[in-house]
Amino acid sequence: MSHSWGYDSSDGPATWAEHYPVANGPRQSPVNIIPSQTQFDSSLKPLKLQYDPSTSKDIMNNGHTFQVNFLDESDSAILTGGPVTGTYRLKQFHFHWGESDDKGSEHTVDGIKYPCELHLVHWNTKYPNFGEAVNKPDGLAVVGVFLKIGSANPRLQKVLDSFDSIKAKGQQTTFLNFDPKNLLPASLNFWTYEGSLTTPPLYESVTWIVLKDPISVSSAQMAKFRSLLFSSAGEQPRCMCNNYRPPQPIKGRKVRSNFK
Ligand code: B30
Ligand code: ZN
Repeated sequence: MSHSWGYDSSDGPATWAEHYPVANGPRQSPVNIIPSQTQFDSSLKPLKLQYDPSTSKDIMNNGHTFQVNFLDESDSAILTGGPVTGTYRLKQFHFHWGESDDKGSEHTVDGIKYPCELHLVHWNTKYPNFGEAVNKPDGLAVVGVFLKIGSANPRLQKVLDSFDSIKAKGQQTTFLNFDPKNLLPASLNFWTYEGSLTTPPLYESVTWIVLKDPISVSSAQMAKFRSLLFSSAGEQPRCMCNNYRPPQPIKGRKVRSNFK
């Protein structure tokens, strides 16, 4: 896969509207979440995430992040409940992060940036596959999880240990029996709103479910994320960091929560 977009000043978020006019659309992501302006909704169901670890497949550097891909031929890793109707299957998870610990998340809370944000990407099984779902208004549900600096997180170790094999763009290695549940905080309290992919093609197809509670990561573990490369093997090395889009206009959208 090749991308004409990136995170440099020449091809970064401020330029994406040139090729992807929906960048200025009505339901773009991420957003700044202002808790005092969100609305508790008692009709939201508990969020259910049921992941069979045997569905993890591989981990790859795609030149803008690294992602772990899942087998999605059956309902063995699924999201139900919360704000959505029906069943959404896990396709992949990936992260966004900064060059330093003071920035890197895409969503912000009262303007506060976390150093990293995890995205678990699920597609609505009312469509035949991910490719059909990705541009539909109810096609995707992405769970966002903030990472905050604290103690080293042993549950990230398997991911970090794979980085030697996926340093450069286009590299990929098997990644078997990984349970993404290990990357979730104890509480599944969430904010939810209607938004978009945060990278081109920026389709307005995502029901965002942003968990309130962060998971921990150490500063040394964050440094390992930044040792990955945007560049391919043999190219001038460019460190993979600042691969986040800043908050976009809320344009009258409601952010709801399942907690008070
Ligand atoms: S996010 O969670 O909003 N950051 C995609 C999925 C989730 C998000 C952003 C994008 C996505 O599926 N994009 C289209 C498919 N991509 C993804 C990929 O595998 O690597 C292909 C592409 O862009 O052309 Cu790069
Ligand atoms: Zn993402």
